[in-house]
Amino acid sequence: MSHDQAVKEASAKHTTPAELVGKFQYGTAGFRMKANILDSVVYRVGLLASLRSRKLNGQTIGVMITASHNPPEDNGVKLVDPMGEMLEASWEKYATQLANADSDDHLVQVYNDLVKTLKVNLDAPARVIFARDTRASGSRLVGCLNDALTATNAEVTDYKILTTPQLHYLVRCVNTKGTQDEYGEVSEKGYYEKLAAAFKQAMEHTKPQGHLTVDCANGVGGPKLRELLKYLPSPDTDGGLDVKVVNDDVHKPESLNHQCGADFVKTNQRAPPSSKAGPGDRCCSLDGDADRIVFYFQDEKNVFRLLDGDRIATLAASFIAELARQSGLMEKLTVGVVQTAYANGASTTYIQKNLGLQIVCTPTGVKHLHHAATRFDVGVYFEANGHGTVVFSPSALKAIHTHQPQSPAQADALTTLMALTDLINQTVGDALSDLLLVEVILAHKGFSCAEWLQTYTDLPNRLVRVEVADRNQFTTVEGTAERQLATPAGAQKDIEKVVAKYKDGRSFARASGTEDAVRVYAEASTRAEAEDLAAAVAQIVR
Ligand code: NG1
Ligand code: ZN
Repeated sequence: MSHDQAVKEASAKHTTPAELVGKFQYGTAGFRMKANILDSVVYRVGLLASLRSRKLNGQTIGVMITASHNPPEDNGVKLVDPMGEMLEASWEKYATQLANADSDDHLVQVYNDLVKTLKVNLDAPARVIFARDTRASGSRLVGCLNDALTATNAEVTDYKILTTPQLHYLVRCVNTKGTQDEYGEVSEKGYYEKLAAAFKQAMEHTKPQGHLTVDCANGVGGPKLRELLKYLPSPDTDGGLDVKVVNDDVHKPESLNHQCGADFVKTNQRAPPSSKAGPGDRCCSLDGDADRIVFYFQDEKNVFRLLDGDRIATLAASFIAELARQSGLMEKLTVGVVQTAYANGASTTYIQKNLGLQIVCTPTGVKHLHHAATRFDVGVYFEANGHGTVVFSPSALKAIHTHQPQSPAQADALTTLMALTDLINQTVGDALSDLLLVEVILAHKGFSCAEWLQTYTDLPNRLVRVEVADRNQFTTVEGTAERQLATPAGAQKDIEKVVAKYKDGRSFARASGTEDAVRVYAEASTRAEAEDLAAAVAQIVR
């Protein structure tokens, strides 16, 4: 059977509901929607995975089937590029084109057009690895994906159930195997071993205080965390972590992300209702595919306190800068932090004034942050929602690994810094890796959650979602990281006039990339003023 024929015949098994044609769009999170309408989309993403691998001369591409923090009935699919990064932005439109083809014949035509325009050599090998989260629809969607990979003669490895960052890790490992930049052993076990060895090294002279309760959103993070714990020192030994795993039921699909998980905690600004933690107890929540994490605790007055992505970023940046200084590497390593406009202004001031580090502000969306972070020697980035990581440039890694410490104190700091380069997942935000990172830092600093929170005081802020007739009317000025509106005409001037009336006032409006709405963010010196300012700006955009 010819290639075209195989693609067409398999496509016939996965038809697109006519009313959906033209509506699919590959966005920040790939494709994400109700699982029952995803079959054809996953099939077509499989076709693109093969094309991308062939275009890159047989480098391995990853496909992850997950809908992260979305409800259990949703699912999604996204591609992972060879170094474990998200799919190159210029290819997102090809995914969209394939998904929206309105018949099997049309699909074959779009596919062949891509082969031609992208100059893909169909004789090159295609290599694809894939995994899924714990959703009930996952195995059916894997079937759709496999049909595409079979039709296009790809070499495949099914890694079954994994967290999203584990798949990113594996993709990078496969593609760097046998090279100078070998990232790790190409197996799930290799992932745990790498993290565990790095954790042990980083905790050599210290131990964690108290215990940590981890809410796993009833998703894939639960079983994977339990697995990881088997590789870590036990709580009774030095450096051992005392972890209580909760919300790790993956056998009741309807419980996924329900009243628990990082998104629930961040959005509702409260602990999962099932939480039994007492005052001061250190808690954290993962999201449904374990690429986000937020920490929290109840203070002595039983008030819920969130330690979100901004807090993880400041904690990590301060620790890494400290280690760079202590090891005598400060001149060789520029540590920078990447934030979005939603980062609390107090965190920005703290990073610049107290830590003396550089900051870059990018548009919303992890791909922008990640990209900007790679321009620093050590780039720390986290979205407020808890997705983030730290990336070390090749020259930073070289400096760290070749540095000759001049004293035992320098040697200790250097060892810890070296351990962090392995502990931190360099490919993408990883809740399990970030969890260990935070535990290492808190142990080294001897910080409780309350002390972590005290490093600076957040400015009161308010985020509101405003329904508008057409969000596409709201565009931002290039280069302002979405902090200034270009259109509608006059809106930005009006916003600035209102903002000027508030002490420490800051506000901006932008169209959401994931919902049909405009988001208004406001900060001011008091809670009431922040609310007031947000309402006034919402009135302008409405
Ligand atoms: P949008 O809808 O574009 O504001 C939201 C989050 C982002 C990011 C994406 C993708 C806010 C204000 N925005 O983007 O941080 O996580 O979803 O999930 O939280
Ligand atoms: Zn996620």
